[in-house]
Amino acid sequence: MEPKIPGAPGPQPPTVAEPTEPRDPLPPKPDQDAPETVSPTGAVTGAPKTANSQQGPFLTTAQGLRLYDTDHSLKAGARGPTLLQDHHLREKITHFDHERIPERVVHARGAGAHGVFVGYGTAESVCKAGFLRKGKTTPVFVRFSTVVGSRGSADTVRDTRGFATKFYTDEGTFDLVGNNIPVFFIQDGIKFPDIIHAAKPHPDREIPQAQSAHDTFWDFVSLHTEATHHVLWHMSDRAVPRSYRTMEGFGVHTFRLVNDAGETSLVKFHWKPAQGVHSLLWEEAQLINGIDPDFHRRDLYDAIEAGAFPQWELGVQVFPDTPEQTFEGIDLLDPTKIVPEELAPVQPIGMLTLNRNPTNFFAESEQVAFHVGHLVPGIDLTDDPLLHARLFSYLDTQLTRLGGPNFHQLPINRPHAPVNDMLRDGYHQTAVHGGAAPYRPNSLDGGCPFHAGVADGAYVEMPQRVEESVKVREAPASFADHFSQPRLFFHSLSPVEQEHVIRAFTFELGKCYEQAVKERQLRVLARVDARLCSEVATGLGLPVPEFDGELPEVTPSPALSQIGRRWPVEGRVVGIVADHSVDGVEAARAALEEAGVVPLVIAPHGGPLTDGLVAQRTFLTARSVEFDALLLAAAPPPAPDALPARDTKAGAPSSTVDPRVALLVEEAHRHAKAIGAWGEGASVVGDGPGVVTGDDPTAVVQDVLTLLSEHRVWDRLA
Ligand code: HDE
Repeated sequence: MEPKIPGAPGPQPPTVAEPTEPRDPLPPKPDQDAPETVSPTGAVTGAPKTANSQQGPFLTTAQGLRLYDTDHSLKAGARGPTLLQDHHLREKITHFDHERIPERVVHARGAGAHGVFVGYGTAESVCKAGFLRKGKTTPVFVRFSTVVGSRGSADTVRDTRGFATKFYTDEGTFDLVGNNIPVFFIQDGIKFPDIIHAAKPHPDREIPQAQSAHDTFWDFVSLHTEATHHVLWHMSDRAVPRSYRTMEGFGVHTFRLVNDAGETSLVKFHWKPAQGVHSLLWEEAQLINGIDPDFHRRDLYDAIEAGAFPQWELGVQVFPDTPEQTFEGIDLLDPTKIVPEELAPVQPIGMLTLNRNPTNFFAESEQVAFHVGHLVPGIDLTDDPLLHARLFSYLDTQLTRLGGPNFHQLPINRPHAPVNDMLRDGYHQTAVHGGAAPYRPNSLDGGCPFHAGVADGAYVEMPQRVEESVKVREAPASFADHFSQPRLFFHSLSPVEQEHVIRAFTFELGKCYEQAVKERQLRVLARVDARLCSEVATGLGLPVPEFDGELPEVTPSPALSQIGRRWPVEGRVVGIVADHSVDGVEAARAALEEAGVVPLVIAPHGGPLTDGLVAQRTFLTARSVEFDALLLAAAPPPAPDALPARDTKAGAPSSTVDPRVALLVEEAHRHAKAIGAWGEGASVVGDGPGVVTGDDPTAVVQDVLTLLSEHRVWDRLA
């Protein structure tokens, strides 16, 4: 269709060909309703329902003016200067100039998804929150993140991951802003700027990006021994998750729950992934950062698009709300401590399912604003000094990041409960508030809005006794033990997981330049475990520090190890190498799909291999780290575009197999992944634990799936 200026006198503008026929834009995915603003008479006013921001087939300005050309600026002649009067040019460039907002000061890199939470009703004896009632379904938005890296950094760096959930409940929004590690580096929030300054890149060079392997981080944590427990987790496999889908989540702090009778309990929140708790190997994580820096973001998006909806069960450890607020000698207000699950089991209270990707990354994942102070009746706080600093920080940071106090009106942040506040005006105000008296009490607006009572669902803070005391800046004596829980964690890991911790310390400290920092950290490790300390010292080539104190007896907590269980394989990814020989590929694909696994065919070239079989990866685009297991239906000879194999003498390929396929197999072996093969493929996979060959592709696939349910072939790493 050609643009026309109906009835315009004079010459028509030049027409610009469109690649397709104009049609209306795609409809937006369903989104939340606008905030309701209730007038004194009870009428609902305020912003309209979430508008479709793109309407009609024609390009317009922001004011809705139709445009006939957006590719040429208005000039004095085709080769002349651009005219200041070009209002479309100025609007387009000005808006572009202001497209970016400040990234989050921490957790800048992340990805989110929509979903639902269904309560089991099992929490009713301890919590009156409506969203936990049996069968109650509540919409949620979850954002996962790394902590240290900037918005464009890579996904699989060694870091703690954020796991923040916004529950849009009928009683107001509840945010559970947790991490994938159950403890934190510091016991008092006043030190948060210090730990973050230490972990972020060096201020002079702005390097390294998204890494803890540098002097300032290790300087800080070696000087703050309360960080030791979190550092142990940070050096463990937990800090390199296989996927956001395979991470546990933790509320970290102890919260106070209130039931219908007004009785209180102390709890710690846990998210347990139905997919299992799995991690990458450090070498895989490093390779992925180059090969696919969006690995976790892509994995989450693809799984949801494919219908493999990830799930987490929400659970609580429940403790009596005693005046001491301790359990088995553990201070529940100390965020550097866990309570082992063997002492207080995690009791399931509901299920989270992520089932819808965002329509627009910026509008949803970037603009979502979490806050630990977003609470609902039934969920109250404790006096954890880390939590109290957070209660200030989250609201404060949104003022800068989202440009003012009205960020709760952004579609992703709008409560699903009716809003009738007396907050007015300010930058980016989109509500049109009615009434003349936004204050209380008033008589001009009929007294509205009114206070609610407990029976109306009002949030009432639990009256808590505050001990008679003096103002001090000090930590309680019960926060003083910094070493027994790191030791408990290390001793709860399997030998292969302990080995990973040792190597991670050796890698990270090996990247430091300051000798004094490395030596100080070794002195810290000596107080955790003698073998850990001596093996790291040996790796660094430094003397083992002397420690003549007593190391505490600890009872290992098997729940802290990620190894030794079988998990569902749904949503995992398996590569199948094929070429002209496609025997058994269809059967293998069908068997994998039947199990909910994603099969990706890898071939010498893209496009169809046979009538029905299309390659999703080529030898050029595939790398082993993308796959959880590998199958080979063929032993393809070197393709013309293959670089010579590494052990090739000039001009004479040493291998009959394409070197990129040889590398796939070698890495799958090294990274302890299950390998299966049939036909010609069986000749190139070698043997050993976790290598399955046979004539029947379906039987090979079944054996590989059994191995995959343990995540890796751990025997190969023993
Ligand atoms: Fe945060 N944290 N934090 N944090 N945090 C932020 O808020 C802060 C802490 C966590 O996907 C910021 O909106 C302080 C613990 C997550 O949008 C900021 C302290 C835990 C996210 C902030 C902590 C977290 C944040 C930056 C110590 C686990 C990402 C942007 C007192 C229980 C949320 C923002 C998202 C984000 C402050 C410690 C989790 C600056 C002061 C402990 C998952 O407000």
